[in-house]
Amino acid sequence: MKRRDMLAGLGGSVVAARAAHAADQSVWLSPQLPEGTRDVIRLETLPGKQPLIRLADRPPNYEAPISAFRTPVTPNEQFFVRYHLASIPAIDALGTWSLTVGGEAAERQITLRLEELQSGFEQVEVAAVCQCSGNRRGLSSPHVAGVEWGYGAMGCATWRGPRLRDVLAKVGAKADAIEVWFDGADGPVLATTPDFHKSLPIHKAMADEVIIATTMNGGKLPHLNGYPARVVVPGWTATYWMKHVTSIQVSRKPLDSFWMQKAYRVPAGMFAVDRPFPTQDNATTWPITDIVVNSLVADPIDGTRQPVDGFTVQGVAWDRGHGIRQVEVSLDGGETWKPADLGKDLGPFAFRAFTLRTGKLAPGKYAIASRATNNAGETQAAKLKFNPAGYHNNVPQQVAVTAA
Ligand SMILES: Nc1nc2c(c(=O)[nH]1)N[C@H]1C(S)=C(S)[C@@H](COP(=O)(O)O)O[C@H]1N2
Ligand SMILES: [Mo]
Repeated sequence: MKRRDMLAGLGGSVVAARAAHAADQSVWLSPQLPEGTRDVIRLETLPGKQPLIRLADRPPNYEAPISAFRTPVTPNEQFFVRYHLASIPAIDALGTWSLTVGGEAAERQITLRLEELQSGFEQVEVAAVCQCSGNRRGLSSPHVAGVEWGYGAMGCATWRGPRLRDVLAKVGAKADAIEVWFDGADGPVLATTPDFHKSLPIHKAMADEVIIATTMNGGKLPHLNGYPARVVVPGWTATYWMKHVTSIQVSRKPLDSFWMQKAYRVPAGMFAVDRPFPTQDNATTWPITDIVVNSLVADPIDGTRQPVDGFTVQGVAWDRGHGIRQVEVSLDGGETWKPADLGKDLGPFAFRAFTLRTGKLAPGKYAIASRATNNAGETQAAKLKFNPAGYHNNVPQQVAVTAA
């Protein structure tokens, strides 16, 4: 992508159709967020989107309100937006987009246009949660540096496109390939800022579920969710889900990029992983990979009044691809738990909806929490596993309501 095809940031094209302080729009913000963050957060409407919670606009970082998670599929208009770099090609410039696939550990190099991705390969569909590694970072205690996300830096969509494996077969990955490297069409405004480059270990790149998505929930990918094509890595956090992907390189070396070796790392061994990434490990940290088991209460909203006749607690649960075995709901801040009803199984990488009818209640205060367990027997952490980047916070959220 040439410089002249770029918009230097979105400044001009962000439509502040409903710009207002979040409080005026009565969007719930967690009291656990840093005070400075709550002061600057606002609702704003990006082109083609419904109002999202703006954490930053250059680069654009917008999360979904909790109400977006009342359904297990997140509408494209409510899907969060996260960028590291502010130079994002305008949608028109992406009309000339193409994808180069090759690399030192490939037999040959090819260039694919959108039509070729859609007609030259078997098209597969996967419902999968795209969750920013930093989702809930703003709730970290003590607070840590970075975008101070609340609960909404995630979404679940049905993605469709060719398997990455099938595209790699066209270029012939050699036996000594260890990683696959990705680059996207966006870039830094200043040449001194490291470009956003990411890699996957060859075994995950070749996994059945990993695709190059050209559609999302049956429509085109929204501009800011990676139009015209993005990498979808079910089970792994969204940092690997390269948007506007322009280059895929099969390599014999570990990718030496800031975004692999300095950022997106967790203390070695702190979290459960299925598919390790040893070519990027160092003595003390590992790259973040698998999503941890988690759940979210999307309704009722914290601080609301509910009828004594009873109400429905509803939300979603997800994990790294084992699938959800059980969700329990507590009305007394975690003293006692009741099993919730699970909604339709949309696949192991998708959100699983849950509901619990409370039945009649005595008037008073209730502290609602949800707790998911996956098919590997892993349950949400009772206490925060603190790490310096605020990743993988799966402590049950507390929702206080009054029955009256
Ligand atoms: N090209 C590109 N792809 C990217 C990023 C980026 O900055 N540029 N950020 C990654 C990160 S960290 C996240 S959380 C997801 C966000 O995806 P979304 O904006 O579609 O919600 O995109 C990933 N892919
Ligand atoms: Mo992210």
